[in-house]
Amino acid sequence: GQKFITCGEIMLRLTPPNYEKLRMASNFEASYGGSEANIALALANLGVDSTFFSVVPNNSLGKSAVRWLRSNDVHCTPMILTEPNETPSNRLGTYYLETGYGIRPSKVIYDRKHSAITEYDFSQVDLDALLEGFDWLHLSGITPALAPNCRGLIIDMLKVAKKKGLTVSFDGNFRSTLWTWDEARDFCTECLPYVDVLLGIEPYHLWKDENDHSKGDWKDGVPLQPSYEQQDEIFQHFIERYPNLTCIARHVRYAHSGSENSLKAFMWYDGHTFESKLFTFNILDRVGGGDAFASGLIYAMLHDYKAMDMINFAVASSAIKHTIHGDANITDDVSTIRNLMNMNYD
Ligand code: KDG
Repeated sequence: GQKFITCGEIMLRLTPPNYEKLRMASNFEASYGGSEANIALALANLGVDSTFFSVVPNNSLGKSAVRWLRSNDVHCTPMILTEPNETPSNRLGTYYLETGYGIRPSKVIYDRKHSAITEYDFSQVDLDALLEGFDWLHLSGITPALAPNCRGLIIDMLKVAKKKGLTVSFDGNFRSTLWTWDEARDFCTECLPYVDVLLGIEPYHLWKDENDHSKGDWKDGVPLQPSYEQQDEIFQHFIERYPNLTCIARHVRYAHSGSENSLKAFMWYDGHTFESKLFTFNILDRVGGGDAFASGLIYAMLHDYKAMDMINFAVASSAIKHTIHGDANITDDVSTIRNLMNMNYD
């Protein structure tokens, strides 16, 4: 089988039970999250040989995070466990999630500044050796938003991965609480020449015209979705500019009344635009939906699914995640997603 590796921050997630608001909580459920870790976990649960690289403190919190990954069959051999002299604050990033209910949206509070990964000197890491033997590298726009050392690590990993011939997927994953859109856009644009599969960022908003003016529609400094009619033009523009891009995919969630939502996705692949089925479901925990979409797409590509099956598997994977507690798409096996993907909703 093919070997997958990803790198990012894993955090302790603290959630009040039973949809309670943070201000009311007297208990927190502890779990672990982080976009790239979620993907490593989802793929391992589907039977892919999956590895997660990160930096965590060598204390009970860091070790528990590693144990959670290992208990889900994620390989953590390259994991760096740091002592206080290596990363002065030596802490595990934490985030608080107030789970939304129906019309009440979820709320996230990060407590992740100066976490171990943001203070580690990555020049000590031999990336060539780290990526040896892997077929696929996945990275996201969250890690480079954390600190300059992480930004350097991500761009270096991309370059080494390309040189070694790995397939590279990149999820833009814009987090407005970590950096500005301008910073995110410039960084993502720098990454594009090394990326095969682009996810989670609207290419339209990376697009600057000849006069260096950004395209795309904006509201309050955050990019808005382009119309469906614009998709083809957008994809064409990017494929011409970055011939290395073999797949661009984005998924869109439509909120209905209460907690009912629908998902569908658009994908540019092999010269064509594909539109997935529409999946409708009730939300139990929406965190990690985008990661489940990414892991579904990566799984389908690793297993040579046909284009329509790729995109439907990815959306079905995201839909089922919305019904599962926690950040990661912990499914029992591939048939869970395949059965859903083959159901007729339209
Ligand atoms: O995609 C889910 C992530 O948002 C969650 O796991 C936390 O990684 C996280 C982040 O930085 O927001």
